[in-house]
Amino acid sequence: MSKYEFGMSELARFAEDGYLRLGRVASTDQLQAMCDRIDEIMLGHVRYEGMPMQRDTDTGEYGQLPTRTYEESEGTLAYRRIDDLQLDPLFLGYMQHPLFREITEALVGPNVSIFRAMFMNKPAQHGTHLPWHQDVGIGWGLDSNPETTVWTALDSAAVENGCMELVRGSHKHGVINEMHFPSEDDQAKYIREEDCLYLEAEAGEAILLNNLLLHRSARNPTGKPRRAISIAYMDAATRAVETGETFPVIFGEGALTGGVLVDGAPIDGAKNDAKLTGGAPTDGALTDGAPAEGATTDDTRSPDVLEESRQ
Ligand SMILES: O=C(O)CCC(=O)C(=O)O
Repeated sequence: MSKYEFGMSELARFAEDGYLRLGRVASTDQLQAMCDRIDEIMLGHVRYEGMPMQRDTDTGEYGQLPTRTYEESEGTLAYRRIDDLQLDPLFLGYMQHPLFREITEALVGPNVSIFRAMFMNKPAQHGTHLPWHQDVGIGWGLDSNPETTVWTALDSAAVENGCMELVRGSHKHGVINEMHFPSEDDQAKYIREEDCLYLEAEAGEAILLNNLLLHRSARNPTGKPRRAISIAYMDAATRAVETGETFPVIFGEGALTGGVLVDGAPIDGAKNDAKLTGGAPTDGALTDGAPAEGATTDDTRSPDVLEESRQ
């Protein structure tokens, strides 16, 4: 058993259920810093070259999601999704947390890259209905499917504000539909009501997800946002089928540097080629290297159509 209490029994539970609660990994200060930073990015006070930003819909219809914008993005808290969070030292620091290193080393190996590091938002009184899907398939354009995602609540997530819902054990069916979304027939076949559960989470809580696990989320009719970040880790040898390119390395050889702790300690091993185009501070990341108290163990972008399917 490691100091983070992630060991064989946790691995076994993850293998059985397809998800695992990691507890509050982000400390209070760190969580606050990430919440502030993502709002600064949305409002345009902090900008990164090439950071893809997607506005939320007004209707909540997934099919009406707009295409992404970049540096010229409008300043508003009404974004649904922002990718390439590794460009920001604060988020890079979080995704290089020692607990995630340990977990990905056990599940993926020593050299780990990210397919995506994204902010997922259900803005107050908005949010887009996200249909049942798996985070794998040819739509992602990879030569092998990633299996490990860490999803972290920035605000508490509950049924009322559109928390995730998942089908426990559904990862065992393998890839159900290569284009991401299961058909109605597949849903009837693979989604049993008794296996569905709402993944309510406290602010700061991290949850490990098998990318094959069926999940979805609803709208947020409340007056507060439901913000989260989701990092898909994979073997650093994974390549984009179209271009042959590899992805940003987070752990191991050639890992990005520049992610630092909020208390000032650098993350070891960590080059960040981030180009900050706003006036934001570039330091600040994890508050500390340990999980917060109370931790439990219980896109070289493809065409838009493929990008959307990467949800
Ligand atoms: O945060 C959500 O509502 C959905 C997140 C998701 O689908 C993911 O992280 O893969």
